[in-house]
Amino acid sequence: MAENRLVEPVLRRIRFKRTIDAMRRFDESYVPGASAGGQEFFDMRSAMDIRPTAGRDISTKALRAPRGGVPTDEQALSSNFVDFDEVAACVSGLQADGVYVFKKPIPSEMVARMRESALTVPSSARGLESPAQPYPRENPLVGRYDIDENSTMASADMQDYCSDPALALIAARYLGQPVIMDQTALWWTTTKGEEDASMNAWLFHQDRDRVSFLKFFCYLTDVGPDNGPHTVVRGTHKRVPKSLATDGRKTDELVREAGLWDRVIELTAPAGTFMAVDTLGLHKGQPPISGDRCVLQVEFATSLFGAPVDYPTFTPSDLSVERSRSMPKILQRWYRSVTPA
Ligand SMILES: O=C(O)CCC(=O)C(=O)O
Repeated sequence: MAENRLVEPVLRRIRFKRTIDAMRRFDESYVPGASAGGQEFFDMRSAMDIRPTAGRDISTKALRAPRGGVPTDEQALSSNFVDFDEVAACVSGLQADGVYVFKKPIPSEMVARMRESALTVPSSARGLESPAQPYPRENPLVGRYDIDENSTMASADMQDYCSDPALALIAARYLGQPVIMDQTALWWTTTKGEEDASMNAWLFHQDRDRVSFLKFFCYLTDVGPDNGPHTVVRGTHKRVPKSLATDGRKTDELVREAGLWDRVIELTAPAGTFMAVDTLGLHKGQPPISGDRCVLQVEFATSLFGAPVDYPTFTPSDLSVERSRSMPKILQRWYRSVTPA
């Protein structure tokens, strides 16, 4: 044990350096369709034990010619969701607290269409081997149902949200580097499966999806205190006590013992509310006590290095085609669905 305490910090430093080299090699040789996982991913996760922002430092050091893009102000002004004036406010909010809730929710007709799509497309019951089927809202069997990216993108409204230029601009400004829309997720959480708290992300954790990334969550159902609100520990995107710094799930007890309970924020809000969250900070979902909750998430990262990459196939809306062509670097994962102009 004592030996580990001495050796681990040294190993983490070695993995930090190795991750910079591996990331540089990946980005220099990357072609669309490529993926990265395995050992680089392990090294990266371990290096991020040093401090939450270690990944950002790796990204800055590794990327000589970033593969992502930065939307112009004019592109960001065309957002269907974000008022341009909020871009700067969101970046400052993230810097200070690690979380920012946008002032104006997504229009209710649009949210209703998105929710309907999330009820219609196939979903996978987390922890069961059963074939994907539409979320069984009346009789859920497990705590979480995940919808894959191809099915998420069946909704033109979700395509719109996930390719939003203002969200991409916020991510690029906050991360300080050009970005790629690297992942989307759509899921339902239910009152079942409290025993699967770890698998359902109902215990505090820090994301280490890639080295440098930012997530935007949107509620597609009303989320009150009983519906499993997304929950964050304000400020832990910058610093976490040593007792919580390692990769993996952390109990409420540990967060309390670290003296952080007064910084815990439960994000209750009506359907259509969306928020930027730096999930390098401690966060979790909560198991719903009643009803259920549907969340759509989009992530922007500085590189596709470090974890497997999906290249979704779907029928693009006219807006998606236009955006893919005007922001080809940011939306490069869509290349199988949108042919270049
Ligand atoms: O469901 C939530 O609110 C959080 C989910 C999460 O943190 C995760 O999937 O890693």
